[in-house]
Amino acid sequence: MSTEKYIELEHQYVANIYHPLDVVIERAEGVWMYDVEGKRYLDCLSAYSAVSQGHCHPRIVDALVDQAQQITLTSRAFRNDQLGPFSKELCELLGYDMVLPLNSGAEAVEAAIKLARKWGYEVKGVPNDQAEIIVCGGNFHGRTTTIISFSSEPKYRKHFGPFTPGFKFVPFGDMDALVDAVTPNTVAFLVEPIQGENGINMPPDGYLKFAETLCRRERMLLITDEIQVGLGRTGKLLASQHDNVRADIVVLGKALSGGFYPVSAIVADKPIMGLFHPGDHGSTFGGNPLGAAVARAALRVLVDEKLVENSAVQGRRLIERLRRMESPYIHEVRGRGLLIGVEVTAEADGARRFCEALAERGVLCKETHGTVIRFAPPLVITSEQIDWLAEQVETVFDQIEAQDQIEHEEEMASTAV
Ligand code: IF1
Repeated sequence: MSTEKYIELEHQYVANIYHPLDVVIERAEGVWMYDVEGKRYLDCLSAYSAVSQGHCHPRIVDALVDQAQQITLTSRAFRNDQLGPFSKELCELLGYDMVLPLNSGAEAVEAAIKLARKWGYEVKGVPNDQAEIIVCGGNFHGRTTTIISFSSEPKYRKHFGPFTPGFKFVPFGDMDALVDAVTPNTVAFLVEPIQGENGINMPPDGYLKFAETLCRRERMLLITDEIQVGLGRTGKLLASQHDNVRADIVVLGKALSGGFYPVSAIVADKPIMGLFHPGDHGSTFGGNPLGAAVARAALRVLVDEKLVENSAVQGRRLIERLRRMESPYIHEVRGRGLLIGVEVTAEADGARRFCEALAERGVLCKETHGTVIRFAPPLVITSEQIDWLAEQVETVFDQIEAQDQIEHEEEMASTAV
């Protein structure tokens, strides 16, 4: 079938919840994706940082296929031979005592909220149903009704009420506001070390360390959402490590399975995770042997292929190349490791057309919040591929500037007549 035919099928049969680029991908390998017309693209989204190990990594494919021929799902009513080893390996990698395995990122965020509330009532002594969790404006933690209850984005909330109470907003990066928001009923502060969806927003230096210190002083839990920025994406194993911060609860997803299978988790030490008892939480697929086997392989690839280090090296290479561009259409180039955002100026008329022009040149990336082009390629990317990518970005900005200049001059000429 042609690209157009696939698009027609999606228009007819698929709920219209995205505005995707009109490319129909049929296969991928490493950093490269191939559409149904045979065109090759460099993947600069990695499925929103889920495919950090590169598409169809052979070691993870083998783990998936091998396990799929053994057993895929037991439910937690019975035990399996993958969950314990996966949990041990994840805890040893991150330096925590225990794991609660789930499936989607939002599920893991919801579990972190339940755990923090339970800790508030049973350890801190907050009166029942009075627990408060502080969140940041501009946050993105998923799409469930409780999570959008504390979204500051109107379009994520419109017509989805009534909303879950117990959340307080502070501006991201504002230390004074964070102090002022704390009450005796505050049980946690939930924060993304770098805000991904809101435009690759970096906090001020020392913000996360300040938050950690405040949480210790005020007896509240620090919950970091590392679903997008964790597992090497920013050039550290966890993004909070840039600030030498150790959260009480870390939320993981996406690259935890290398993009092969939905696997998410929260990790914490035993005094906190030990508050969960049989019946407190659950999930049909959470902790299933197929996901656990895939996640074990994904983590081994991350470590064995030194992808965290490569993310730091190639991220520096790319951000330096992008910052050398002298385009009037670039407002700011920001990010860490291989999570980079190019914010375009108001006169650039939005980021989408740059993404569309990049797709023409074989680079797939996605705009966020209308004005930021996100560059988040798989962490396996090489220096040569980074250099090629930077050349395409430079060419696209040059071409769009030149085209706009011609149109501007033609417009001036026509109005002058
Ligand atoms: C969409 C965004 C990215 C996340 C963080 C939790 C979740 C996500 C920091 C929930 C998920 C995805 C969801 C997807 C697009 C994408 C996204 F633009 F929506 F915000 F990456 F920036 N915490 N992010 O980034 O994890 O339940 O999806 O597994 O909803 O459009 P999930």
